[in-house]
Amino acid sequence: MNGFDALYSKAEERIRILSELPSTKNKTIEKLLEEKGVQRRDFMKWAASITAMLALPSQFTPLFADVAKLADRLPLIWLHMAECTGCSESLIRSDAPTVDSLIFEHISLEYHETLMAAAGWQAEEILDGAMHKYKGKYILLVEGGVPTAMDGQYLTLGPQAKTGLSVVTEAAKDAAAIFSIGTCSSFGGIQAAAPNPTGAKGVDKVVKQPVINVPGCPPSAKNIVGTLMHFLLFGTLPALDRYSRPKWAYGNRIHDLCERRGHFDAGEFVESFGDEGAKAGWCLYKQGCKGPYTFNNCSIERFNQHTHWPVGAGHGCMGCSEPDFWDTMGPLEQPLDSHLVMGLNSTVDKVGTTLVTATVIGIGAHAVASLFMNKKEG
Ligand code: FSX
Ligand code: SF4
Ligand code: F3S
Repeated sequence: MNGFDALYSKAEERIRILSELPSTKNKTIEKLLEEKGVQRRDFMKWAASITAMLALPSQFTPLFADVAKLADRLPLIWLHMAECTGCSESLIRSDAPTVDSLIFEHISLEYHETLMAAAGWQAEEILDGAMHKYKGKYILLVEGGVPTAMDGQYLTLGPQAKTGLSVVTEAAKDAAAIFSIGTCSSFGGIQAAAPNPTGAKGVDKVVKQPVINVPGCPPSAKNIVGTLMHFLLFGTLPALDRYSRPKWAYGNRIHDLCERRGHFDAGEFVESFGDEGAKAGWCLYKQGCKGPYTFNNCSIERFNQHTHWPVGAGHGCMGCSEPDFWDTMGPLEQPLDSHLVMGLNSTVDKVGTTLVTATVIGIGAHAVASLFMNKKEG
């Protein structure tokens, strides 16, 4: 398997350890799938798709199938901070159950405010109980930015009016791993847009422990479940990029995997929504597509049961998986100001005259993205 042998053995060992832990469900995943009309063949296809998405050899497919069955051994606490719950919706809302949503149902979800029946004191007790019972073993998923101004008083939770800031820092202390689900918990999100009155921040800015960011407003179900499956099977963190995003999901630029890219290179742009170019599926750059500056796998993994994605549906990418996109990528339906992108707009106007120009744009877009990110870092 060319260097994957050690990883394979590690995964087998992990499956052995997980299988010795007690099940938290009274129903196996096989039973759940059967009840929802999902065939074993579809389940194996799902395992193969996770394997491919994580860029692993096909020999890992049966291991992902096995570990998914053991997902009920993984205690999971999901906290909501300042957000719209679109991240949870991305995972659980579909007109028919997907294998991703069923796996999530099978996971030992100890606490999730919008899914559980409990409220008030009872909910608070469940959270405290889960943190105590599974100390050092639970996965903490956080959705939403953390307001930090006025000691976090802009967001309070439960009957004791604890601040979100105190709840998340407390829960982080004894977590086995922490995942920020969505752009809000990864980078602050819309709450953190200037002038950010609540002092909203990403989780990694308020806790001391390492955090994996799974941004997107919202992220796709595949990126959420893939991140969980990776941790479940290997018990370690995946390779991360400069913004702590898993490289397997955020390693490629939207622009480089876009089905409209040929039109960009040919200088064929939608000039206004609904025009002939729009009907023909031409490039949305002039309608404000931020695909050249955004890293995500949306065109491959897609949303809504993997049927579609923003650019496929006819709107430009808004850069929703990048830090501070509300401030830096706007206006959302116009190209970035030319002073920000080193003349890319004027270069785009010249595209189509020669293919050589198109190549220059390809390089230009790359330079722009680098410049853009350096600007953010500075
Ligand atoms: Fe944020 Fe998630 Fe955007 Fe909403 O809650 S990433 S506002 S889709 O849902 O956190
Ligand atoms: Fe696709 Fe947007 Fe790039 Fe055009 S600018 S090719 S629509 S990602
Ligand atoms: Fe977001 Fe752009 Fe994908 S807007 S969902 S990163 S296409």
